[in-house]
Amino acid sequence: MGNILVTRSSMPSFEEYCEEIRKLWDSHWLTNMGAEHRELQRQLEEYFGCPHVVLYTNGHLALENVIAAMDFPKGGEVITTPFTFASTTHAIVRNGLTPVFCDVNHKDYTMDVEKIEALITEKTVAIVPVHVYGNLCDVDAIGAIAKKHGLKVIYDAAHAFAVKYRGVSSACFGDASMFSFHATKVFNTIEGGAVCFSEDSLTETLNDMKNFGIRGPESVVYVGGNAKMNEFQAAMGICNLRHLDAEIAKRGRVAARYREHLEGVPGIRLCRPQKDVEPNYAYFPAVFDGFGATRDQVFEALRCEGITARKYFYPLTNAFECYRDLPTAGLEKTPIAAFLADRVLTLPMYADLAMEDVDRICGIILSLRKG
Ligand code: T4K
Repeated sequence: MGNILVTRSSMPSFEEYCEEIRKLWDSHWLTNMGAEHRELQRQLEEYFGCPHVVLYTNGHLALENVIAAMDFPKGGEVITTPFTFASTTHAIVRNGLTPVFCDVNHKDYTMDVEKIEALITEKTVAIVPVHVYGNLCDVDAIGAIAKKHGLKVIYDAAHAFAVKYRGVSSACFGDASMFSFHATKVFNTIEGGAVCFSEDSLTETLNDMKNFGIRGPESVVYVGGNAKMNEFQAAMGICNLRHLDAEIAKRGRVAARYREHLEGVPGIRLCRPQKDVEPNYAYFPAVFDGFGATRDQVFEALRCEGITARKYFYPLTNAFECYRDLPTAGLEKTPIAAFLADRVLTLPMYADLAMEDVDRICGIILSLRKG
């Protein structure tokens, strides 16, 4: 049996991608907001039902730029969670802002909305919550808190492509949402990302930021950088978008098979489907607590059989060497996140994962049961 990794990129057929990029050989136009870029942007605005989508070469620069675009005063505090990929915290700090770590909840591992207000000070400028694993944050409560205190909300929606709440896309909440279209995501453009928002004036600022502030051949108005999505990336996105619904349906079947084996097993905790939320099955996290084996033992047992699960997200970002000495860091401030980081394992999840492989993975896990 071949090795199984935590995920595997969704790809169109070779022929379909070749057909899409054939135009590039005619035009010789490879980047700088060409026809493929414009077409993907249009399709995504329609798909999300969101007025504005600005495409990026990756999700991280999208997040870094949208935070910069808000023009917060240096030293401002941003409430966020440490149960995430390095990118979320780095994007805040690289903007000269201070991350203030809010704990997550036990239910879906997103920001615990009961703990936000106690962290607000006169320096707080924004909240950057994470729809971790594709689980949607409590957008209603976060929106109400932000409104009451005059704070901006920028969602790290890297995991939440195609997720909807009461029929509304995850792209439509807060002041802006950032998506990652990395190869490992439900929807990929090889590398890539986007910022989605409704405020008209943000479009120009983000475009300036991602393209050197160039407005025309003789006009540079802003000290921008370079974070443009190229035509090959956009072409991959156009192809992948055609197959997205089928890919998500397949992921749903994989998730259901995992649940058949693991739901209700003492010592294994799975996320419950969220009320009113249309999921994307981006990840399949399982928390091992009081099971026959620890998370690390389960990880090793799978690894010995050629199966690479991942400890997303261990270590927490507030335990990183580069952050642990910050006055706002400290695992004692986020005990639930610390508990999860030591016990969670994200099991292999991708559209073409065979049911027999899910059975085998679960068989290995269940063989480690107590007694
Ligand atoms: N915010 C959040 C919450 C995020 O999770 C991320 C990214 C971001 C922001 C930033 O977005 P980007 O700037 O990345 O667009 C991976 C991804 O590189 C990263 O995008 C992702 N989060 C993170 C959760 O996972 P690694 O270091 O675990 O990737 P790697 O190379 O170990 O790949 C994991 C598995 O994916 C491999 O075992 C096999 C599979 N894979 C990987 C690649 C590179 C493929 O099937 N195809 C591929 O091309 O970070």
